[in-house]
Amino acid sequence: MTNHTNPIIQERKERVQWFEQDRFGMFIHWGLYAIPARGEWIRSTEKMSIQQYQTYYDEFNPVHYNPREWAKAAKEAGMKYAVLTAKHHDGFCLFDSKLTDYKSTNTQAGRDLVREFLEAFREEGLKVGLYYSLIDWHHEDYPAYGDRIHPMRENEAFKRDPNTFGRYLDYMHGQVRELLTDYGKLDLMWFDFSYDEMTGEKWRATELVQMIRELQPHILIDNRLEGSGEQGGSIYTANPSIYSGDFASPEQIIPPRGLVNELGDPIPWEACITLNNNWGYAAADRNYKSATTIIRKLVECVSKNGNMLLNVGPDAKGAIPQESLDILKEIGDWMKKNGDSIHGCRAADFPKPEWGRYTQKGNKLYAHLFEESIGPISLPGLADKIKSARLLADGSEVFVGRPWSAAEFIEDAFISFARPEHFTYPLPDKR
Ligand code: FHN
Repeated sequence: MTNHTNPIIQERKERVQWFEQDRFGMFIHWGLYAIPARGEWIRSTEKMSIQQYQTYYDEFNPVHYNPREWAKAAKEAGMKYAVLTAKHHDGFCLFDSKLTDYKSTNTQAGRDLVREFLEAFREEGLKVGLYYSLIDWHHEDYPAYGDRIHPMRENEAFKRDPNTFGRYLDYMHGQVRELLTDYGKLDLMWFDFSYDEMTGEKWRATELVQMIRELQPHILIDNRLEGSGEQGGSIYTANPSIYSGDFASPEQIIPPRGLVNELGDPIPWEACITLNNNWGYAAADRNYKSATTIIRKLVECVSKNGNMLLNVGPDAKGAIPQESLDILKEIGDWMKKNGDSIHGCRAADFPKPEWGRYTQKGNKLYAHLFEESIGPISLPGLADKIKSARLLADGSEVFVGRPWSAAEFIEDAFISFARPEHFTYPLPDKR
């Protein structure tokens, strides 16, 4: 049952239509932390002082930065949108903000990296979004300021003079205004992250979202202004707050099939996934996931009405690591043949089969076989509803279960094998 009376839910349904079609995007974590190359939390985890971290600011000069190459790699991989960190927790701005000197245009690079990213990805036909960190370890009015880094919850300074935090919020809101005013049409704002008492109105989230909706009413917002950003926040309730977000962003947690709100309405959601074990560039982290693993997770997301935002962490020179490019290329090869079973698809109207997963688009059912089937592939409860089946990769006829009969419900069942070259299945005797 869909609650048409709640305007927030209704407006969300309108806004997310492209998001639920595109299904697959590129996440890009990039900034000063690419120089130490030990991940984006390095300043905190190694308790670097502002002076120690300043070394990286002074050095930063990504001479190989060519976002058009990034955009082509994303497009070739079958990705339809991309989200770049405009500012991560270290407070360094990859854009020419008038509200701070701590920005890429003041480094040796002298470039507005965000502007170049947006222009390049738009030219390749992808939708564009920006990640913006609510947390800021550099800003003097953010309580972590000074030589030691404390998450808000531990920092005594914040408890002493919470009023200074109000000045930080003015800065934060001001930068969001800059991004939504000076950089053209954005499709998505990706805020990160709320925790403990730092959620909702502690960020002045109502005021922030009202401003965002005035400047770019179509734009999607994630749900990390509220709750923990995993499964938290009022997006799952029948009465979501104005800042509950347009989609849920559980981190590397694939929620149960058909993540729904209290009304039983599917919630738009997006799993963000790293290729190795780090968001920011980590030179020593060679623990890359295989293309097969990523493809299976992408199928799982779509089979549960979700999206995947797959992360790359470019290095200090501005290049996406070759290992990442190789995986994206392999994913793209699969997507070129099987992308119809991802783009525009949703959870199927049928229960998950034991050998893999379904995705569905209109009256086409896509069967993704993850396990080799012994004997004819069975589609429990479906065999008599399917009119015809084809291998998506090459259009060849597939005999599944019993002989096909005309189906009043599904005219053509296209079969997409997640990794056809890995499967050999005995064809039943020809009729
Ligand atoms: O702390 C960040 C982390 O660095 C990264 O940006 C991820 C991406 O989802 N979000 C936060 C951790 O949840």
